[in-house]
Amino acid sequence: MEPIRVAVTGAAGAIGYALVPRIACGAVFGPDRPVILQLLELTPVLSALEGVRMELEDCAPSTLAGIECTDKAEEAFDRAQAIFLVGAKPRGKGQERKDLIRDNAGIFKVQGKAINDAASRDARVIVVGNPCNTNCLIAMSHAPNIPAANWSAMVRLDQNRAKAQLANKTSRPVSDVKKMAIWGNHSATQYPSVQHATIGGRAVRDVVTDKEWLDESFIKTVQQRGKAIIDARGASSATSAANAAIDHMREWFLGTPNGDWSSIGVPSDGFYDVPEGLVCGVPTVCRGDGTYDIIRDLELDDFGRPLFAKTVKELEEERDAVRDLLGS
Ligand code: NAX
Repeated sequence: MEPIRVAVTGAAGAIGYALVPRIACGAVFGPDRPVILQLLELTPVLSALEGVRMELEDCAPSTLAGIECTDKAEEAFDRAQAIFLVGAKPRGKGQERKDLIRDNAGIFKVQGKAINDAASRDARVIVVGNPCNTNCLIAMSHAPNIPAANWSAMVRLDQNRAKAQLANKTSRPVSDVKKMAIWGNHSATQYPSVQHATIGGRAVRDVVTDKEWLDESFIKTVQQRGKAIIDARGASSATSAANAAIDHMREWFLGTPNGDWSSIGVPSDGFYDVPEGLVCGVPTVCRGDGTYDIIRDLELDDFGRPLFAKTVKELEEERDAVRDLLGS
């Protein structure tokens, strides 16, 4: 089988270090699809990246068909068919979210242009680096050669966190929890909705009768989980973030399991009255051929509507903060 070219930025960072060995070992594209890894890092981090390269070789995975390490975006994205944009500047101490957005906007503008010039026209891109929805919006605005439907932001970690909370609460296996939707931004305003979710085939609200838990602590726990991990570990989620990026890309390429949904941040075409272009978390079903169908016929209830409106408003504010940096 023809190898697939996979680019990963920030590959020597915490998420990258957890992510690239699993891609190399077949976790995304399956045990029969060889991969060529094209890894991008900042120049001062190239030596650490060389260490990652040596470790990847030492895993000796049968699916690894090549590794290229570089500090040049065009080389990393050259003919890439799957692209993980992980590298970003972390939020500095006391730094405002809007300043971080502008700092990172520069990175995603440059990388969007490089993807446009160098990547395969059918490349699928996931943006992990925060603020991932708006970074995705910036990058895609500079890449007119790559169709909008090929761009995405990662809300999968939120979906996995929500499923795990529901499984723990009901002492059921996580595989029993289906159709967990993450609406909006990957931030503390996101709306993790159980309205259409099921546990063992039954509506969540029929299985979990503790309304206060569902409406208050469940939502807060999912929204604040990233902060709770930083408080406990002294560092942000890395293994679970890498795992979520793998789940996101695997389902995009190979399909959503039957009866379930994949929550993905995708560019709005006007769905659910979200302003066109905003990259917004919605439930989808991935067909297994690199395309997905947005679940379009849901009606959010009175509880969910204002929560969705709030997170969409935040996405609009983030877009407005970088409007001058957007391409055509
Ligand atoms: P690290 O700081 O450990 O690693 C980031 C790496 O990116 C560094 O090695 C750095 O040298 C590299 N880098 C920075 N600018 C670059 C550029 N222009 N080109 C190439 N490489 C570049 O952070 P890590 O913990 O790996 O997190 C990476 C990003 O993921 C952060 O923005 C973080 O906020 C975000 N996250 C997103 C999540 C999500 O669910 N969407 C969850 C986890 C994580 O918080």
